[in-house]
Amino acid sequence: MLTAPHPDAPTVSRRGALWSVAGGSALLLATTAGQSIGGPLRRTALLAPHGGADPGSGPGAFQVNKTAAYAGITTASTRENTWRLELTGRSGTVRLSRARLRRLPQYGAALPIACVEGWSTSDQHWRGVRLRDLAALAGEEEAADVYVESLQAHGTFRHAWLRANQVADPRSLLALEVNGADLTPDHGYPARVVVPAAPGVLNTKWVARMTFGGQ
Ligand SMILES: Nc1nc2c(c(=O)[nH]1)N[C@H]1C(S)=C(S)[C@@H](COP(=O)(O)O)O[C@H]1N2
Ligand SMILES: [Mo]
Repeated sequence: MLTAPHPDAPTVSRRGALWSVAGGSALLLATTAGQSIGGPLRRTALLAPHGGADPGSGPGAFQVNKTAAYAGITTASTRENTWRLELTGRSGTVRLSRARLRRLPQYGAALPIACVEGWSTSDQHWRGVRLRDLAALAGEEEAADVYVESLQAHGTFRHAWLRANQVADPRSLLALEVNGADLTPDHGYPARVVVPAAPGVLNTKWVARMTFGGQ
């Protein structure tokens, strides 16, 4: 039976219902105020981006989802002389240093980070190597999917699949820099993926390995 037996006997009075709606908006106002004001109120910013960095000033100054420390990324594993990008494709596996990546053609792309947790940044200015150029280096002549893995050992965001059309997009980068400076550790140094029109979770940070066309 879909109709209430006593439709004229609501469990919440109209006055009570209005109060709870008002309470809801007051709470929402308080949380967004915390987000935009900062300072002591910042603790109440329940819905704000988290992970540490306040979007303040400087090149890396935009929200961080998970920090390098949280993800267990050590400076030893990201040093120029130890870190390598491992690329696997039709022609086997190649390992590229960051210096080598820098000598490949560099491209820029202005793209935001849009997190499904409910925040997004304005456009950030990324610079690095095109994913499609990396696919070609790995021997892929046709568009191919790619499986991207991070140095991060645990957690659901340590890996992601990108579709062939995302790899082929000229704005899709393995970024080495953002806003005119090297990536900061929290934003994915030594290298991270950025792709247009995709949720932030696909923008893998601290990339270690890319496998084209399958795992
Ligand atoms: N390795 C790794 N990459 C990651 C994540 C992560 O936790 N680990 N978080 C993802 C999510 S959910 C988002 S929204 C973006 C956030 O990027 P930012 O922290 O540079 O703003 O990174 C993505 N890349
Ligand atoms: Mo996210």
